[in-house]
Amino acid sequence: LNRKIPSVVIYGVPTDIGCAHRGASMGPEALRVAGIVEKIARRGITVEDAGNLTGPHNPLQGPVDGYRHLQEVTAWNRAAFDKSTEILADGKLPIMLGGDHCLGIGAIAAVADHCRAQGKKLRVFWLDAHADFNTSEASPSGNIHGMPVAVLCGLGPDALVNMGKTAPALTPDQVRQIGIRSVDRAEKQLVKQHDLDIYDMRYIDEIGMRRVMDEALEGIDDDTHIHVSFDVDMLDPSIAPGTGTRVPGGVNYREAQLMFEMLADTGRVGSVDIVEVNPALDKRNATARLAVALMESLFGKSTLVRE
Ligand code: Z70
Ligand code: MN
Ligand code: MN
Ligand code: MN
Repeated sequence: LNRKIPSVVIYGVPTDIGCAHRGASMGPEALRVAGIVEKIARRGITVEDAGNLTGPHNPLQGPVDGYRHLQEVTAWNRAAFDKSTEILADGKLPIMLGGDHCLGIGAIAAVADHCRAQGKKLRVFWLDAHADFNTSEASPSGNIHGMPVAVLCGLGPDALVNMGKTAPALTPDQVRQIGIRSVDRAEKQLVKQHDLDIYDMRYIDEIGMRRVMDEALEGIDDDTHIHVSFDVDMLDPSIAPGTGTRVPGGVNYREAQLMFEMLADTGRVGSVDIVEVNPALDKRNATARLAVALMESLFGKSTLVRE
């Protein structure tokens, strides 16, 4: 394994359209201020910053038929889908800077289409405190950032489910969820019904992050494209306070570093999302800075001293 990393293209999607609270729209700039472009480039990788996408403003309305801002969410995801599709077609590695996690729908639908066209296997690492597997019936909030995994697996409104060329974009067996500790009651039934592979905090505590990652990476080979969808609320709020839905008992610094180093070791990471950074809730940009440090690990920076 361990191949050369392709050129990276970073783009921002400055919206909080899928959440209840404002502020994730400032995530892309916070990540740039934390040095995401320069620090990945320092790894010897060619990095281009393609700037930000544009889309509808946040009308701050309540849910309609179980979805908040469905039309606007669709527009933003279509833009992300198009941008990721373009970057992948150029043979490059897209890093989407969210924005909230509803944007995983467009970004990952593009990756799924790309993998199908290339005859590659796809595995999605969904790093999050939440399973994001709600449907409109199951969701307590109507917030679409709580629904992207379900949508990608075919459960949700047509406009989102049919984002890419093939629907559903994913089957549940392609997904590995790590760091999970907040799943709604009806959502829990859904994840069981669809047999999602969830490495929750209890399991991480019991067997340790090294074995969790060994299990989650099992079966990755030269023909596998790894997509990393990183919701920063996976991290413990004590080290990552700048996010809209803080859940205590999260992944610590060393566990997170090991996760990203082990993903890097595969040499198979082909696309990345960093979502739910909310600078309005952060302390001196700590959350963006930590996310950038973890991207350095993901792109090959190692804490190994002894071979
Ligand atoms: C809850 C819901 C969620 C992120 C919150 C929360 C979902 N399960 N996801 N913050 N990133 O409203 O569906
Ligand atoms: Mn949010
Ligand atoms: Mn999420
Ligand atoms: Mn989350």
